[in-house]
Amino acid sequence: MRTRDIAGSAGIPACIERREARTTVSVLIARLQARNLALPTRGLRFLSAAFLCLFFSGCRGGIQSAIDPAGPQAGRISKLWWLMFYVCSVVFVLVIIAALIAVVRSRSKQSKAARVEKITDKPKLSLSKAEEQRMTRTVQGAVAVTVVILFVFLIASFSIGRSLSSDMENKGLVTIEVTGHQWWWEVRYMDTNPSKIFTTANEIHIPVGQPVTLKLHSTDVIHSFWVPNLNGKKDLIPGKDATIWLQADQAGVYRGQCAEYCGLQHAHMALFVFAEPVDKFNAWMDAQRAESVAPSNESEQRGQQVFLTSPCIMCHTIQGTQANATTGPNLTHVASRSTIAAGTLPFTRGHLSGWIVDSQSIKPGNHMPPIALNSEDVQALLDYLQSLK
Ligand code: HEC
Ligand SMILES: [Cu+2]
Repeated sequence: MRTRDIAGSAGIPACIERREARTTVSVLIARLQARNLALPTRGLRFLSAAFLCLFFSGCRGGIQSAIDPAGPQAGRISKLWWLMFYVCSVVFVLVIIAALIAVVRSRSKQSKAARVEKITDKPKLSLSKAEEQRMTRTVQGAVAVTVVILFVFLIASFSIGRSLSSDMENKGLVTIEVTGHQWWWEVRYMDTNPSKIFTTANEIHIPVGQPVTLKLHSTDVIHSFWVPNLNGKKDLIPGKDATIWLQADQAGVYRGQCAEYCGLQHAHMALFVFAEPVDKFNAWMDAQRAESVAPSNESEQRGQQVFLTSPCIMCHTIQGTQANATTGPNLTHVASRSTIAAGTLPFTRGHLSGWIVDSQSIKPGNHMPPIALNSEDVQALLDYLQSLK
């Protein structure tokens, strides 16, 4: 089993940084161009080359890419993608060649016609019968080839679409309920024994090499669950249950993204799938099922008190305390996650404190209000939240 180098928590901040770097360069180019519209052509050429390199570096595959499959379903989807890509590339090249031939030919014909016109004084507009027949045959042939290609695409995409779910139906050993909220993912691991059910958010752990069943719901608007390295998209429609199966054959971290515009913070509605060897996965499940750890020092104790006596308790659950509201993500083991706010920020003390003091400046419109706390209370709260492994 090959483990990807993106595995582990280091992959996630690196991925966020790479994205930022790319945006910074495009902003820089835009600024340069705005300041000096008449950039020397060499400079412009260099900049566009640099820009294209950055642009295509985004296509290299990686942590969130449909053409870097890590499981059987994504593998089939990427095969379909490559089939369409190669066929369309060939068609594109042929069309361009045909267009060039047409241009060259019509030029030479025009100059010939002009010469004829000069002599006879009559414009030559009509085609000869043989020419007309040849053109008709060419068009007929092109239409026939197009129809055949479209049929091949139709059949290929239909049969792959069907095989994505039919192959794995009822085979998932683990069932996970994923509920889309504006703008985060509630993740609930189901079990026939109710005491083993637990809830987490935005990060889904799965065992490597096994199909996993995901039951999808939404409580507000339509969202779409999409982890490109593992499977295609599936919509979460309020009042309608949907099911999708995931299987990762390579251990690693895969980024997913809500793929249906769902409001202001749609772009900040990411998730991560951690595909782990079975024993590691089972250990993770056991840790998540446990109640939250009790405060181990004075500061954590104070932090817990702050949490339980401030508005936090109205929206969040911390199992093992009185906090059991479900408006926001379950925080019982929040410190075991690598990111907060649906992949928006890495889980670090600094980001956590920024989030608690004013999450609206980070993710405007999200459903957590700014909460006024004095700085000692914030520090104690941070100590407590960071202890919730
Ligand atoms: C009115 C409800 C509400 C209150 C009050 C509230 N939160 Fe939240 N909280 C949310 C929601 C909703 C989110 C998810 C936001 C998002 O990602 O879009 C969230 C997210 C978080 C997260 C990130 C969790 C994760 O895994 O992504 C933390 C940590 C958090 N809240 C801590 C607190 C603390 C500490 C308090 C009290 C000082 C508090 N919240 C008060 C609703 C609330
Ligand atoms: Cu969404």
